[in-house]
Amino acid sequence: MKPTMFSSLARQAGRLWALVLAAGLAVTMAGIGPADAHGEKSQAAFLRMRTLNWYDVKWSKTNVTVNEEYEITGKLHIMNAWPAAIEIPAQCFLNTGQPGAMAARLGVWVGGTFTPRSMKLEVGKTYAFRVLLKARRPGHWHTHVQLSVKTGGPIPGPGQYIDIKGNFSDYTDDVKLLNGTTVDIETYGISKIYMWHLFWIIVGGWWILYWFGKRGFIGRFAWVASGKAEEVITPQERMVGAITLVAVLLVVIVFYAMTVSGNPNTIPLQAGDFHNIQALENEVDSGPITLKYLNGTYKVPGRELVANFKITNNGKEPVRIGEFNTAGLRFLNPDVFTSKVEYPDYLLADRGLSLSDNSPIAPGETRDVAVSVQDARWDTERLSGLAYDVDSSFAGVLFFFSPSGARYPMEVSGAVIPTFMPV
Ligand SMILES: [Cu+2]
Repeated sequence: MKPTMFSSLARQAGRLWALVLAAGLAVTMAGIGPADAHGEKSQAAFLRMRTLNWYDVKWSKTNVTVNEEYEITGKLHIMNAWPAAIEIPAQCFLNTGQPGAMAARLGVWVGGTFTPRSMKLEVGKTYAFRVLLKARRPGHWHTHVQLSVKTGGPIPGPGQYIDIKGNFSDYTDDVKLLNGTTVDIETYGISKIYMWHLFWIIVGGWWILYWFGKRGFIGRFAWVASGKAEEVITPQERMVGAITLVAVLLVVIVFYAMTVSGNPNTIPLQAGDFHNIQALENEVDSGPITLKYLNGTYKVPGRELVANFKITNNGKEPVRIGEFNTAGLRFLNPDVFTSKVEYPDYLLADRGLSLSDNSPIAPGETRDVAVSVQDARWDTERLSGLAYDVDSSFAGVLFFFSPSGARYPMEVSGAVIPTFMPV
């Protein structure tokens, strides 16, 4: 069939449309600015409350200069309330959640073990962690510690702003190799990396342009799919394809062999999981307290969780509830925390916890206590979403304190009934 004026016009319009789409995509990609969001808020309330409980989290410094080291330390409790929707952390990885490579991670330790790779953590246990960082790119960066769980994704802990001063060009990252020499991995082999990227971009660009000039990929695909391969593929095109294939393979084989002979002693990237990570003793659920959750409500308009517990003190000292910690948020009882607490403000409700009876629970006493956790941060951190979950449940860790300074963290969780009317 001879091409009519209409079909040739349609082809021109199709080409123009493809060009506009490609240009549009390129422009939007160029327009992406640096992300400055708290990604943790976008995760469901039940996920953040019921998977991990981060506490005693400290950032050793918040003002550093380029090349300065700082660390994030704390404790990580793997909640018994772990939801069925997420796979348990049998394979997980402790990392930082930060806007790009603004710091180098020099090392990470969980339970005292150096864990640069994945590890197995157990539900119900509590682990100490430490992440050692080195300031790289100047700026004002929100930095979290986070645990990436296989199939579950990253679960961030509390975040803190780190201010990095100085010049990016001063940054170095010296690493001692097994052969005794030291290299700066910030710049090691960088010119080769640029050269190879540029080389393959040119080759790839030429390949795409060549076929665009031959009716494009989709047009040709349609011809081949409708059984007209012999009509559309010319002998010259077959020759170009074959030569390109051989040339690409040759380049890869020859330069790979040259690189290997230039670096005879290499070890592969290390893989495999760490097991038997040591958990902390005398942390969550180890104190002389027994606790039974009775029932609770969550008032959506009042941003208030009220949880009723039957609490028995089996210890020798009276105890008081001083804090409720969930999803990185800390709700404090101002009667117990009388001095200022160092913690990121957006996560600290320093008057957020109150009790139906604030007097200490005496040794041997069993008491019904209503714990009210009220603060606007339920909303700003989007934990009020628990009211809309298929199983409206809360979870977290309650901290009990004795006069001698002992602290007993206890995991609590349970279903709550949401109230939507102002009361
Ligand atoms: Cu953040």
